[in-house]
Amino acid sequence: MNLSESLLHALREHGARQIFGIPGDFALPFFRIIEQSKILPLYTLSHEPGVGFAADASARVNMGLGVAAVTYGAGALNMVNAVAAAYAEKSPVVVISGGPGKGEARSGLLLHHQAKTLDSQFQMFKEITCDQVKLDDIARAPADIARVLAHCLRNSEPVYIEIPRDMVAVDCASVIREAEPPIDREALDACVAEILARLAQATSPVLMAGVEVRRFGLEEKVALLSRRLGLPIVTSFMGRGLLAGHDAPLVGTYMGVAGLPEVTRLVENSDGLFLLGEIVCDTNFAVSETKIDLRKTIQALDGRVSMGYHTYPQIPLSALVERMLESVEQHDRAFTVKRQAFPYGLLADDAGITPTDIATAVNDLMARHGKMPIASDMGDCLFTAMEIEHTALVAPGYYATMGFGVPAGLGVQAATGNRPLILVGDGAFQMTGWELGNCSRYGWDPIVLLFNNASWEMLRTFQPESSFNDLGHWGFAEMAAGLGGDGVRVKTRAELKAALDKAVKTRGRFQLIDIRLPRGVLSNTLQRFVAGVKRISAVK
Ligand code: TPW
Ligand code: MG
Repeated sequence: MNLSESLLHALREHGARQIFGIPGDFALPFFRIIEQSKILPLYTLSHEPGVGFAADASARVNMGLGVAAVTYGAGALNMVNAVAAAYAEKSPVVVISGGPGKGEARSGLLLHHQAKTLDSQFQMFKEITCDQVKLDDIARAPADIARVLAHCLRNSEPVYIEIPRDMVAVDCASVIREAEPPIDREALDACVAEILARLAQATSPVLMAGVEVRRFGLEEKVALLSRRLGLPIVTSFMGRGLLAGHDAPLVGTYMGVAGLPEVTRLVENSDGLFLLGEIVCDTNFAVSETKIDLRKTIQALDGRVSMGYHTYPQIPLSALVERMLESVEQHDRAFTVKRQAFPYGLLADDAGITPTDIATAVNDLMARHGKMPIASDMGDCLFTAMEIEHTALVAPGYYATMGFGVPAGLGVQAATGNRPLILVGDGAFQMTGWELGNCSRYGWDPIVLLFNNASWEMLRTFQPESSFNDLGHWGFAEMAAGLGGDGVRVKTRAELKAALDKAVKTRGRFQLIDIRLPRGVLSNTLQRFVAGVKRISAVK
């Protein structure tokens, strides 16, 4: 076995199911082995940001490793933003970059694709990954790969692996998976006892489930735990989509001033808020008018549990949830929660379309044809997604990068085989929409709902005086045919419904619905968000 095969087998054994990538001369020998060995399928895309987003989405939906393989310099550095997004949102992406051969590094010449030093790229990726290795020592390589992949999964954060191009075919031992570090049972017992006591004392405890619950594959157990404890569950904005397919007392999504008042009251009036795997970021919490006092909450994140001014280090989330389940009564408590109501029943008339109409149309569609996973970009489309029935969702709710939606949708279809819905604004589509051209080669057929307001509308809401937010009218519907899909432009609700019905029936080609929205027309959720944020900042 050579180094590349050893790495590819290790990736598969750690849960990777495919590789997204774009080769270059520093990566060609590795890509040849990817293709010839057939250990993992390879999907090439058109631009490295798309590679990074697709790998990230595949990791999120499959709860396993996502793999992004690129060439040195021009390739890898093109992916910095996507990997930073994965780092911020805790998605276990393995970045594999080709690199200069050991001999070349000694030539004294500057090499093409080199930024400052030959090591610059490694240094840059240090900042946005939790572990890194350059595989330049064949004896150490198996142990190094095992360590890096173990960290990727344990932290649920990206890692960086560089393969010097003259190392790819060197004979190498196979990678032996690292054993999980032991758990301090006494600390775990004490921590669980304290959490349960605090929840029992609280008059209105609430569980807020965050992305780590999904990253560590704990949705089923968390659903069970909340039923047994009688705890209503909310998700954060970032955690939206969690527990969608599970029997959980899910009330809705907490968005502070931007959310539904009953969900906001439930969370902000709780005297026992249990944040389980929740990223404590502004998009999740700064929207609170009453200012949740995070010191008074119970927080389990990043392998630690904090409450009452102290921290239990080294408590992995899965161990915590499993131990809690052992400690609570083994039957479900009878209690009911009031679930968020979603809009259904679109009037298929000649009226213009609003973002909330799109949510309504999607709800109607999923009621008739079954739920679909959604990949959403940043923009009003993501706020609109909050008005769609709970279903699997991948979206950059915290890091908020544009350009995620289309490639993430491709990653979802590659990883699950299920046809996704892609929600994307026109501004974001201008960034990465082109990647749809890769669908026909792989048989992907996402349905793309393009929220086309000819505008950077989210920016306009905060700064209406700036005319740079006006975008031109691009012929997105016409472009679809050239990219190997079908495109249609819709301006009325009747046209929207007809286009969605047709898209769902047409398999095998991507379906792009270019939905014309008037500038200034926002989803109900984004309207509440804007009004709330303005209200909060006026007070400050
Ligand atoms: C990679 C900043 C946040 S929202 C936005 C910009 C430019 C406008 C989005 O326009 P779009 O959607 O897609 O048409 P909508 O609903 O607002 O009309 N560059 C990157 N990411 C971000 N977040 C920005 C800039 C931004
Ligand atoms: Mg727009």
